[in-house]
Amino acid sequence: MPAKIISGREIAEQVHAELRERVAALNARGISPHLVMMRVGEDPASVSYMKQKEKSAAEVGISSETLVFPEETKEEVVLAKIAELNRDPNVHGIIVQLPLPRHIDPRKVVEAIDPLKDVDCFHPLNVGKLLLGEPYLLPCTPHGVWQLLLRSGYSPEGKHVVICGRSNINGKPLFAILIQKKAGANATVTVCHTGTRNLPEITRQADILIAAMGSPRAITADMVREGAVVIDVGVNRVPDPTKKAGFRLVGDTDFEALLEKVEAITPVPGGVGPMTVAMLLWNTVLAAETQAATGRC
Ligand code: L34
Repeated sequence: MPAKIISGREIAEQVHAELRERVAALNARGISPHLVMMRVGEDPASVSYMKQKEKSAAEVGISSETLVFPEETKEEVVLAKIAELNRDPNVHGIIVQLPLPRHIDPRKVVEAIDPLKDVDCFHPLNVGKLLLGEPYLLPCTPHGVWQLLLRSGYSPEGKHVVICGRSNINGKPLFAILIQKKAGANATVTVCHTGTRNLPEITRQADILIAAMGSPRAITADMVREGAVVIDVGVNRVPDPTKKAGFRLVGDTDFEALLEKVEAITPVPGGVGPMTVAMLLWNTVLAAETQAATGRC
């Protein structure tokens, strides 16, 4: 039987509907959640992702603004803008879209953001809180993966989850989320990376396999167990002359081949991508609620 396709678009819509209610409750208290997004330069993928974020924010009633700086903007200018936004009580969430031009240090930028307003959850303080098992916000893509699993009926509880990829924004925080001692988490997690030997032997042991290494179609059918659940975090642009844009998006799995073998799988596009956006809005609402309640994270 062909696999069930887990629709990130549909699940993101569910999340949006829940967030609309929380935004309405904030509005009733005179608070309107506001997200500021910054980009330096015109990386085409970043432009596209940020449009998606603006559109979805408007759908749930979050006001957002995107500040675009020219490619050659100096690091100090970006840091000064962040400092100004940190002080502005009407701004609840701040993100700086990555990648940044080479002359800007992403670590300095991330560390300049007030942890209370760090809706990407990239600041070391927020990453540390997550690892200690007392998170404030959760990082958007890993949180999106978790919500996809929970809301499609594949709780990671007690399962063997194999993550391929150890990046600071995907693999590592996903590991921290799924090993939490709490309902809906409690998974046994193996993290594979470029130093892993016998990768297929390990991926075949996964009840839930998460592909987050950024290599187009790298997970092939021989690497998955029959009946596994597969979440594809990859968004790779590959050249395709038949498309108007000249490229198409593919994930980190050989999707069509896996369909014949697995229990369920997420598509690209329409899988994890829309969930990343939904979780950014989730964090913006939570940040606004937290700032209204205590002013502390
Ligand atoms: N600071 N930088 C910061 N925060 C982030 O959370 C991101 N990321 C990643 C890149 N840099 C970042 C994103 O926003 C990746 N990412 C992202 C966001 C949205 C989508 C994909 C990646 C998305 O909406 N994907 C759609 C297709 C979009 C398209 O056609 O270009 C999908 O259906 O997968």
